[in-house]
Amino acid sequence: MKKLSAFLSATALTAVAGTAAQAETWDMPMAYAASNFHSEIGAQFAACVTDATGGDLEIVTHPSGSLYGGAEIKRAVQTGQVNIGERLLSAHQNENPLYGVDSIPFLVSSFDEHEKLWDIAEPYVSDALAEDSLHYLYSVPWPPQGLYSDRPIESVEELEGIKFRSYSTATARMAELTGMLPVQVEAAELSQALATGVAEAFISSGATGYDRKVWEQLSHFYPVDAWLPRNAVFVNADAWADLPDGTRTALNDCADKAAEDGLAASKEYTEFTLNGLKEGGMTVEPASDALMNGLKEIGETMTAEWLETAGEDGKAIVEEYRAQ
Ligand code: PCA
Repeated sequence: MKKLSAFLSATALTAVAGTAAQAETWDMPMAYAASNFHSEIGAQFAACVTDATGGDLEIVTHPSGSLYGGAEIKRAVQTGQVNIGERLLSAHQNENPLYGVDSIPFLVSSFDEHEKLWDIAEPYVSDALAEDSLHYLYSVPWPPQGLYSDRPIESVEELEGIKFRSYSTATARMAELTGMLPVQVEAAELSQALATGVAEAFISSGATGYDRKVWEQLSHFYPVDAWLPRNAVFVNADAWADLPDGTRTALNDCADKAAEDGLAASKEYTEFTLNGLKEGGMTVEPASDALMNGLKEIGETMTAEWLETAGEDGKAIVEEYRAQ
């Protein structure tokens, strides 16, 4: 009897040790609210991978910037502090202009136009990430970007001197060109920035205004549809190289599903959140011709600047898109 129980516990130990050697847990930092569709799709992706690998690779998402703030996520994955993460790539346009291909003002204004551009640009962005030791898995667009403010705005001249929350290179540049005063603030800190007067206006989707209940501080939203930026999910290149083939296939399959579901969720969330802003008491109305024309003029300057910095690859993407 003694012998048998000794044998059993030895077997049990081996089984536990065997599992411990195989199974891995990856923490996945995400910057946006848990209730936001990007975070929900990320959580579904994580569950999909855990399921498909029979628990060999468990992915645990950490939304709301709770593990790493948005600004730190890309570096954390590059340096292997975590193996996987989600980040708004256009916040890193200063590292590589290609990361801002989704934020060229008024080049695309709808989901359909944006998807055409992204089909062309995606392989370039994937290569850019590979140069940063990151393996690209999938990305999901935010809804079209509009202008939020704490007062009615009739023209770009009226923007001058306003304190503006930026989230990317393009938003900061747009603020500079309109004479606003940009301050970089992650969405997780947006409500506080508005409540304390650090920011009085910003450009974003109806989704982020809704998530952050900005009707508590702001009065107007103009859906100018300036661009549709994307959140991308990527893996540390060494961690990717170490994975067994089956696990990689599971990650790729779950990533394909997340990209498709994410696009559908983003489209669905657009109207829902614009209605939510109205219900919150905000004026949601088209921008005046004067404001629109002023913003488009600035957009042309920014398009020229982007093409200049993005070199041959940038030109190839925009030319192929315009030729369609
Ligand atoms: N929401 C994010 C980026 C784009 C968007 O729609 C934000 O405001 O941080």
